[in-house]
Amino acid sequence: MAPIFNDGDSHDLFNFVVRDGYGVKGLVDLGLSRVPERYVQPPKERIEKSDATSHQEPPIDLSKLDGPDCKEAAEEIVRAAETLGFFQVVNHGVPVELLESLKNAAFCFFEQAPEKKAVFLKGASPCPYVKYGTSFAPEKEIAFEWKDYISMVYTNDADALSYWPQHCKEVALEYLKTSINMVKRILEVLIARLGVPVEDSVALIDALVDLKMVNMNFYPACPNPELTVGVGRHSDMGTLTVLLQDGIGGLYVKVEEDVDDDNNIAGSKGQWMEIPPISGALVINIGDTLQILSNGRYKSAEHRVRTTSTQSRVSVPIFTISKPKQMIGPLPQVVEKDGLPRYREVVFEDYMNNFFGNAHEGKKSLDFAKI
Ligand SMILES: O=C(O)CCC(=O)C(=O)O
Repeated sequence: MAPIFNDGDSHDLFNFVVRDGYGVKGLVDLGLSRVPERYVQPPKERIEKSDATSHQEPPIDLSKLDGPDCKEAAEEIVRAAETLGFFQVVNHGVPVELLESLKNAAFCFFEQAPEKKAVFLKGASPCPYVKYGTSFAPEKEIAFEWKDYISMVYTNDADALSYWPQHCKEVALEYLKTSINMVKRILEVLIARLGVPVEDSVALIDALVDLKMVNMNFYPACPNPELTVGVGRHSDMGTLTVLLQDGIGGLYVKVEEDVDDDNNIAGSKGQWMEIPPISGALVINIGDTLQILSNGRYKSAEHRVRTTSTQSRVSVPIFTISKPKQMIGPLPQVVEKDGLPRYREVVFEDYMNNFFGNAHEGKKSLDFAKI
C-alpha cells in the first residue's frame, strides 16, 4: 500500500524521500493534495511572486568578444559581475539543439522508476563522482527543498561515459565540453579587469576551473508553491556557474546594491529579481570564489528557486570550481588597489567542506573567509 505521510511521520518521510531514493518525484506520484509539513518553509523563506521584479537586461552577445565590439561586450560582462552577479548570454558556442536535448534527458532521467535512480544514491553509486539525491542537505534542514537532482563530477571522458547515467551522459559531457571554452573566455575578461597580467592569467584560470560538475535539477509540480522552495537562498561556492533553465521560470536573484541602468534604478538593494527564461540563452553567475579573489568587487549573488503548481521544471547547472588544494584569497593586484584585504586566504577544500556541511543560508558561506 502506498505510504501516507501525516505530520507526525517525519522519520518515515525522511526514509522514503532521502534514504530509499523516492525523492520529491516519488512523493508527487503518491498523489498528494498538500505538501507534507516537512516541506513547509518558515514564512521568511517563502517566495512571494508579487514582491519580485523581472531582470530586463538583454542577454550579452558573446560572439562580440571576437569582433570590433569586443570592448563593449567586455564592459557588459564586467558591469554585470560587479552589480547583480547574474547575466544571460547568447551566441555562447553551446549548440542550441544540445540545450533542448539536455532538458529532455533530464526529464527522462527523473521520470524513471525510483529503483533505477536509487542506484546513484550516495553510498550505492557505482562511482563516487555521481550522486542522486533530494534537497541540498536533508540531514541539516528544517524544511526540505522541493527538488531532486543528479550530480556528475567530471574526471575524464572515459569515466563520464562509463559511470554517468545512461540517459544523460552523452549530452551532459558535450554540454560540459562546449561550455568550458565560454567559461574561460568570460574569466579572461573578468581576471584581466582585476589587473592580472595576461602571462599569469592562463594558469590562474585553469586552476579556478580545475573541477567541473554537471547537475540536473528536477522540480516536480508542487501543490503548494506558496509554502515551499525549489532551492533555498544561497550563493554558489565555486568560480562561475553556467545554468540552463527551461521555459517555466522561477529563478530569483537578490539585488545586493542598487543597480543603476542609465540613471534608472534597475533594481533596489534587497529586492528579488526573476531571471526570465530566454530561449537559447544560458545564465551565468559569479560564485563565492570570484567574490573572494576580487576582494568583493564581483558579486556572488544570493539566489533561490520557486516551485510551480502547473508544470515540472528542470535546470542544468555546470559548476566550475578550483583545485581542492588551491589557496583562495584576494588577488594581490586588487588588495594593492583597495588598500586592504576583505577576505583571508583559505584552502579551497576547507571552503568547500564548510559549504557542503551546512544547510543553505543566503551568503553565509562567505563568512568562512571574511576578515
Ligand atoms: O534551478 C535553478 O534555476 C537554479 C539552481 C541552483 O541554484 C543550484 O542548483 O544551485
